[in-house]
Amino acid sequence: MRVAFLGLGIMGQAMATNLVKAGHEVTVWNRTPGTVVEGAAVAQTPAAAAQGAEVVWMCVSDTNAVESVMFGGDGVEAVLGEGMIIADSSTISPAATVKFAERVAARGVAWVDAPMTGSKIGARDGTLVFIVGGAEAPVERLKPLFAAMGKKIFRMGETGKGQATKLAMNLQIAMIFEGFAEAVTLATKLGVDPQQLLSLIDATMVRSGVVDYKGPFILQRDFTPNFPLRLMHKDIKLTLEAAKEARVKLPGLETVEEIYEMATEDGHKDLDYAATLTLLEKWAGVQVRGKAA
Ligand code: NA7
Repeated sequence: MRVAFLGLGIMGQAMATNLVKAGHEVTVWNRTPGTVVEGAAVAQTPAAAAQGAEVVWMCVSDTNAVESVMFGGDGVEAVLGEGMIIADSSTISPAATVKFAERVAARGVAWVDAPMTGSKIGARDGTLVFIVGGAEAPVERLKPLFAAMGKKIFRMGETGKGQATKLAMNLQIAMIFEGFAEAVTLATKLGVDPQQLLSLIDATMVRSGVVDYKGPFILQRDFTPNFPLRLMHKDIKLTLEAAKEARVKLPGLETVEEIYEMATEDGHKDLDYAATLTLLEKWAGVQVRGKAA
């Protein structure tokens, strides 16, 4: 398929690379030039990349970025054509997604929200799980592209439902990690070996994918970003906004949001979100580390 891929950050570059590897004809664009996707053509503007494409796939930071790539100067809107599909893998506001979709629908264009989970490693290995909202026909047409970048897709309903579900998923990741971070900080302060705590967690019902993934990084004190703290913070704020609009109270997440705010003030926004642990450590006057670190 002829695909324009817009946004070559941690996730986008790896995703576009997998599309090229699967034999698709890919043209890429990134706001800051210089990121290379081997085998892809490079365009100077979003509109130039999208010209003549069957599918425009976006993976940019936030709602404002999607709005600007789509509807700003040199945006995709100028070259929308009947039958084109916009697929958006950025995590953005579900309400804004519905508005953007209505705006392109007037031009005969379908919008599929396709945020994903699986982090940097999933993007690199083509094992992402896509959480999708959109009409059945365009989602079906996108299947070869989903297959090139991921291992599973879950269609959660019409446009916007992918984003809504993604927020509900990241809410859990943030809270599960916070629970683990508080437990490992307390245990360490009380003299328990964190490595042994992790082995115990692994053998019990406390085990979770989040802890399986993040535990070893923490024992190594490796906070290089797989999922940057600033993006998780963005998702938490989006979730609280969506909850407020829907008159849903999320007291646990409100507290966790404050921790992300303070970790940002401490200068950790570009580290992995696991670096929120360092705040708990600072308050406790302790550091969690495995023997090897
Ligand atoms: P990164 O690595 O921070 O990449 C963000 C990308 O978004 C990067 O290509 C940015 O371009 C681009 N960006 C940011 N703001 C804009 C604006 N205003 N206009 C155009 N492009 C922009 O994030 P990830 O790849 O980890 O994640 C991307 C999304 O997936 C995000 O929503 C996550 O929550 C999930 P730059 O290179 O800075 O010029």
